[in-house]
Amino acid sequence: MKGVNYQRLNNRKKHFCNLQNVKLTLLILIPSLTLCVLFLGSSFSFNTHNFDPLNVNYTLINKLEPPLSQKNLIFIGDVHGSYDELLMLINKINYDPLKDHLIFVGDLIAKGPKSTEVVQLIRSLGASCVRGNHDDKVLQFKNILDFLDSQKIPLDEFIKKHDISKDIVNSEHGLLAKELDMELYNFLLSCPIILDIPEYDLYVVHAGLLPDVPLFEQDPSDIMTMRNIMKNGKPTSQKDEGHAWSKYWNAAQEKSSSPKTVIYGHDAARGLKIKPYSFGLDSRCVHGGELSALIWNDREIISVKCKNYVD
Ligand SMILES: [Mn+2]
Repeated sequence: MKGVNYQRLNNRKKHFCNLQNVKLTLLILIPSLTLCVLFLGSSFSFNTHNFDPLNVNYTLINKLEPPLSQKNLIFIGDVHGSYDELLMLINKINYDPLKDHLIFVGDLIAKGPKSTEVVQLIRSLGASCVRGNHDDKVLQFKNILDFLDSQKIPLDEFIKKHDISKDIVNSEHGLLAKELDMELYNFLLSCPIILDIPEYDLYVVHAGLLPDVPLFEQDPSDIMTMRNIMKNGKPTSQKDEGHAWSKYWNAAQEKSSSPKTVIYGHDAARGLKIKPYSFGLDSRCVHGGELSALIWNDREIISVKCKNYVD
């Protein structure tokens, strides 16, 4: 009887050992399989369902460093496709590619007549830039068109699914997106939201910055659109709510031990706006105003008259 019992015990032990092996194998297999499925699933869905073509890539901050930052820096306001005026301005400032470096405050395109020519010229001059709200709209549209093209999805189907107005296809930004070739698209895409120039404690943005929020925590869309800061401390693109963001920025820098100056555009209504720690360069060129350049070393403004392309 004992022998039988022992045998049973041994069998049970064997059985137990086998069970442990199976459990161990499962313990290793299940997580690995789950990981595999998750990985395959995510790479699959990235190409199809989860990919959000409405979210175009951006670089939040780029640094302008030597030797470029040691050149004579010249900042230029919102061009908005005013190609002829840009050529005139480049001529008027006696631009010398060996000595000068041009930096654009965004909104290179839209509204004016020759957007693609402007991007082509700025790219060929090796200039720096930041992204404006109009540049961003066109980049988003181009991103959608390329995505649909690569996935063979008809535009109509996409518009329906995402509840986008059909007008956008034939909007100015939609048409510009179709005009942009990959080279120009990639150039516009490379313009960061913030250009940091440590050499002079300068930030270049299209619209504005909040004085009390670290750069990495600020919303790129606000940086490209803000005009004012409201009573609750939030930024707004509205002209009649709160006060100019630059007012708060300057007040904060005056108290700071390491003040920073912002060079920006976007606010055509306020026009050329020079304060100790902020330089607003949108002088309404595309509305028949002027296109302005700021020669940083001399703090000198040079402008040319523009045709009215919009009103
Ligand atoms: Mn703008």
